Amino acid sequence: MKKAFITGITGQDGSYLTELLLSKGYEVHGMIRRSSSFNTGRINHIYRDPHEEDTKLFLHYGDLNDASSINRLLREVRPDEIYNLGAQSHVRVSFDVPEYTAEIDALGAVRILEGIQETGLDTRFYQASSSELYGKVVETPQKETTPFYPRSPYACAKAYAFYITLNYRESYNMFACNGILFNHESPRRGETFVTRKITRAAARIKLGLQDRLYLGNLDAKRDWGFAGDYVEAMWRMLQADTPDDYVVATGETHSVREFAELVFARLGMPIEWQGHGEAEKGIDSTSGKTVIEIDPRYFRPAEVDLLLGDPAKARRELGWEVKTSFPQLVEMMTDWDLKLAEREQRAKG
Ligand code: NDP
Ligand code: GDR
Repeated sequence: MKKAFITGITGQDGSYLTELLLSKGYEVHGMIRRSSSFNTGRINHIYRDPHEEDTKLFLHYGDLNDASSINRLLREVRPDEIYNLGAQSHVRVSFDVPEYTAEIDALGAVRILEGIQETGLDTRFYQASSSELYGKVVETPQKETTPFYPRSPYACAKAYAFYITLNYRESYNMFACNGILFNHESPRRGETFVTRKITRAAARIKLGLQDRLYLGNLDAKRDWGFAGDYVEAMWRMLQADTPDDYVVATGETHSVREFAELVFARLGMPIEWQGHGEAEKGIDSTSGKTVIEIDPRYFRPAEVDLLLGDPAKARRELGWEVKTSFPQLVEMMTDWDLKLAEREQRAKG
């Protein structure tokens, strides 16, 4: 039985990856952070109390800023595969906490790589690299050979993690891979990322639980896929004959505005777009349409305008394919958030 060790197991990708690995018969060990409230909501449905039943999923306290906890877990678990998914993953927030973001997203990776070296483990390593590395548009579609141009503290930290992963592969012949994943979403996406923010707000507005939605840059374009499809690519990278770096994307791009239009259309709600402060100027809606207002608070000091990936290498060398289309993703997320909003409404009585 293979053993996997996952950082970021409580996140969106960690939960889908855990499901995938358990379905393949792996024993899965996840590192979780101490938190004052429960942070295991995304994996509760697969977690079994080890006191009560046989389980193949084990959770351990640790932190990417604590090398001693990482080294101890590597020694105890001795994993065959490590997936480093843990991160301060919010691009906008990285401008507010740049040093912390570097501490976790950049140095966290080298702490694990060095831990592997020190313990002499023969383990395969996956680094969660990001399309944010491409940042300012140099060429499209973006592929493995496209130069990086990071545009945020988050992307700068991920650039370090990308290169240190490559460096340990070349220096120590380590089986270490970078998955350069473009945006991927799901009903488990964090509520402050734009897709989930939109689907959640649209559903809540429909049921009268919220009255409007504030967004930032509507013209940003992203290559959005489904997280459940993307964790399959992570696993395939670590099953290959040789370690390498791969772009994982759909090859389609859509704007934030387009995403919102599809979501509201699915719920049968016409949109009225308002610029910043227009409501206060008395141009408020009397049209019965849902108001989406621009709030510059959500603009970024430097924006990534256009992401569009070319997944040809992953398709060719890993046999990886996109299974979920963009409209299917929108439907899946919207329908899920409508169910949650209905539950919230019932709970309110
Ligand atoms: P999430 O934000 O949903 O999950 C992040 C995970 O990292 C959570 O489990 C979080 O724990 C954990 N974490 C945060 N800080 C620390 C820390 N100091 N020590 C240990 N763990 C920590 O991210 P996703 O699942 O969406 O993304 C997974 C990875 O892939 C991230 O590295 C992200 O940067 C990267 N990525 C994501 C893409 C996407 O579109 N989703 C695209 C490309 C890359 P807690 O639950 O306690 O907060
Ligand atoms: P991103 O995702 O920055 O691409 O990073 P996010 O959903 O936060 O933003 C996508 C685009 O939408 C614009 N936008 C808004 N974004 C947020 N969060 N909130 C808003 O109100 C809003 N309005 C417009 C943004 O400006 C941006 O252009 C995600 C994360 O998962 C990273 O960890 C990952 O590496 C990359 O995707 C690939």
